[in-house]
Amino acid sequence: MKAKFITLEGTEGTGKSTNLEYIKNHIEAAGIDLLVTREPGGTPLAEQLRELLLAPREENVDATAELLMIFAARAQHLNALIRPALEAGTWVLSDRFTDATYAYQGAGRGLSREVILQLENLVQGSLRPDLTFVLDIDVEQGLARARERADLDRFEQEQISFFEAVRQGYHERVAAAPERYCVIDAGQSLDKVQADLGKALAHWLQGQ
Ligand code: Z5A
Repeated sequence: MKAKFITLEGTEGTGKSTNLEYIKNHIEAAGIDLLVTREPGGTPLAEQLRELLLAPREENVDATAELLMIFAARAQHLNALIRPALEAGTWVLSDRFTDATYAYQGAGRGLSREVILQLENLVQGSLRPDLTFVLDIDVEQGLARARERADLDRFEQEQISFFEAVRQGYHERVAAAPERYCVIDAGQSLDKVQADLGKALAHWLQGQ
């Protein structure tokens, strides 16, 4: 069986970090060799770009500069880590990928989806995730969870309208290609979120 590429997405406070480990354990329990990684990041250079992207700063960050840094990190991540793993037969689970760019830079920052598509094609060729989990939560509920954490990064300091647009951006992605996505109601208790994730994963794995 060809190695699969799975991604996990969501707005703030959806519990991505909390649930990544759960998904990893579930896949590994099926005897599958798995690499877990994240975006932006995943390699030393891409992690440095992540630090630059997330650091709060006084200078206003130009949206196109932000977009290009994200795709620069992605090119490195894909070619140094993700592609070699998939080619060696190792499955890859990434905490965020290009759907985040359509949601945050496209819907959130208002950049052209056409330009994002061009960069996606340039950097990824035909590579797309096989399965994407979208953890979906009411924006206010998610922000209340996220703000319990100590320091807010540059994205987390945005206004609520930004996160509403980002959430809408994810919904648009799902509506355009529902067969690739699995939307989970992340506003439920953690037990229920993980029960839904487990059921959806088991069903999907059976079909592979
Ligand atoms: N970004 C971008 O703009 N464009 C791109 O293309 C990419 C990324 C790839 C960093 O991402 C930023 O990069 C991101 C978008 C931008 N914006 N921000 N911020 P990140 O994924 O590293 O950062 P994050 O969004 O903050 O993810 P996170 O650390 O995984 O946070 P989280 O989803 O909020 O998850 P969490 O820390 O597991 O949960 C938050 C809290 O809620 C925590 O206290 C949990 O214990 C609690 N929690 C979780 N689930 C539950 C349930 N079910 N009930 C109650 N409490 C819960």
